[in-house]
Amino acid sequence: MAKPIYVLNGPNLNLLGSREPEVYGKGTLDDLRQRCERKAKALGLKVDFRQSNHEGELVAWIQEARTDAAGLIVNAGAFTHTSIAMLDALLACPVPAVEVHLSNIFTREPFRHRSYISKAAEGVICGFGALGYELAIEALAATISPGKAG
Ligand code: CA2
Repeated sequence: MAKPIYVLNGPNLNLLGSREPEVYGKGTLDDLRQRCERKAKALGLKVDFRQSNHEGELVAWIQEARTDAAGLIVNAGAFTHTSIAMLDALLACPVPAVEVHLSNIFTREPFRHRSYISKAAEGVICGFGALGYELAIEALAATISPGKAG
């Protein structure tokens, strides 16, 4: 059985669809999960889509990905801007990781301009809403099995 791509979502992303649609879009986290599953299926891949409000749980999932995942997509939410623990876990994780943000963090408050985890990412996609997750799946597909995706 081929390993899935872990799609890890950080704090407050469970609230998607309930507030700030002008920043994060109208869709819910479940809509995002379904979109990722559809995109992965079209590329012959599987996703394991998760969300946690707890930094330690996200770190544990990144550690698990070392053996159980083919790749990682990480929207660390606000931990993006604070978490050396997630950076260290990602640096210790040999599978390719793409950092994703729904919003364009560089057009927002200055404290959102710095990401601790980018250093451990193959690439960063931000500002395209839910589409960014699909683009990240494509990027990982091309990295994991070149020839399967653009
Ligand atoms: O743009 C992104 O994806 C972020 O990672 C989202 C985080 C934010 O702290 C980052 O700077 C950028 C926040 C996620 C909170 O999502 C909510 C969604 C709806 C209602 C309230 C919060």
